[in-house]
Amino acid sequence: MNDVDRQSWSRTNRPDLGAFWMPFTANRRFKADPRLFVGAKGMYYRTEDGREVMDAVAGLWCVNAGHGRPEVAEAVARQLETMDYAPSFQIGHPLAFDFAAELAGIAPAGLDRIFFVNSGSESVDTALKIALAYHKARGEGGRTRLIGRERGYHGVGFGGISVGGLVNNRRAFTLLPGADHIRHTLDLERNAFSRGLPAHGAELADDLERKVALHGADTIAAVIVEPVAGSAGVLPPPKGYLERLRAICDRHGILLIFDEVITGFGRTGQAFASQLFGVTPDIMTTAKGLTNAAFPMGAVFASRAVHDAIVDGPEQLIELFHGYTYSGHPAACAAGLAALDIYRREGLFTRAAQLSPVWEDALHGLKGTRHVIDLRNFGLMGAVELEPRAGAAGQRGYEAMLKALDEGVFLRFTGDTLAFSPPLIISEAEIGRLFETVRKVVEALD
Ligand code: PXG
Repeated sequence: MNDVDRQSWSRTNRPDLGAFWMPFTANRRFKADPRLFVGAKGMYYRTEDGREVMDAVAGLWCVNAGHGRPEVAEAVARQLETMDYAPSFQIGHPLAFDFAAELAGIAPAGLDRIFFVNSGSESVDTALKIALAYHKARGEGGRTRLIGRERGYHGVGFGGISVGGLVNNRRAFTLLPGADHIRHTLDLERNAFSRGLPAHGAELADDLERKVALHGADTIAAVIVEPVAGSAGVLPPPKGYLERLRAICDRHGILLIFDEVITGFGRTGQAFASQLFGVTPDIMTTAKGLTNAAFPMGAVFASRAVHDAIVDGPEQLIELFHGYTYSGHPAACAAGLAALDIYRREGLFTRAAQLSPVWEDALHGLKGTRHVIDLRNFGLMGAVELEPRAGAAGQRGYEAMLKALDEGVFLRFTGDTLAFSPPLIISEAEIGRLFETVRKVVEALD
């Protein structure tokens, strides 16, 4: 099939859909009634039947500067022509060093040592391995336990699902021994319909103290949390919670890892959520917005202390036996540098903070709408939680997604929670239109 054929790929002219085993999808249900996007520009996708659909989730929380940015496409094309690939094992190429230096310049205080990977899942597994290597290098090899949080999503590697807290992602698989979880922070009884950070629940961070009491601090390597949990349905941290977690980690020599795969690159109103909250982790994972999603890439940011403890010893020896064929891929670095340029030039890192009051008012305007039992927002993230239909949990969420698509809006659902995280270029008028459509869609649900 050539490019022209592919563009005219239509309902009447499609190949067998069976070969593509789709990720995180009910394959048979989807293939019985497939929905396809064939083009994307700015805030909108184009469907195969030629309709425009507003992208209310920035792809999968990743196309932060909007779709089809020519600067990124051109940078990737130029790099592929100049040098399509070069390894980063024992030899280098300029763009990986340039990109890392640029990222160090926007990183949270001190997190200026950057390890390149290819996805959020690899970012998480790399961060967990760095945490273990750090303790080992310092003579505390007994610290092997990794602590996550219920409802956390940290990708699908074995490390990520072990610290992750979503049961469906875990139950079919073998997990790392010793992983444990602190409690999640969702509390509808005390915090439903909070605007921004919920008032109650800072004390939930003390759950980490209980893990210390149970296991012994000298067995715990790291705790990993999303500063604002995304996939579980946008759970902003209770006021004071992250500060408390940081203090407990400091008290016990436990590394704090922030998973900023979603919150990074402007989603919350600063380049990184940790900057907005004023809480700096020891390690930070990123991916998604790193390249505006035009090329798969992730980056782990480590503090000098973490890096220097590992990058030590005889100079001729490899310090960390870890890395990927495509770590620092030249075209990914080119995409990342171009994306960073756009973010800076267009002020996109802080745009979520400017738009946040409009976003918050529009979202919370849905209070009182049929089925709605909670509304949550932070930066340019939002969630509408629907009451599950009796005996059919998740069904309302799925139907809302389908109806919204018919009404020209692409949103995410997880169970009965609808999630929103549009490209940071969204206009105020589009925010208004988005939530009017959501109201209409939700009111029409049984
Ligand atoms: N950490 C976090 C916090 C994530 O949200 C990952 C790690 C893994 O990234 P990769 O690139 O390996 O997928 C993620 C991914 C959704 C959704 O709709 C969220 C993600 C991926 C797909 C769908 O909630 N987040």
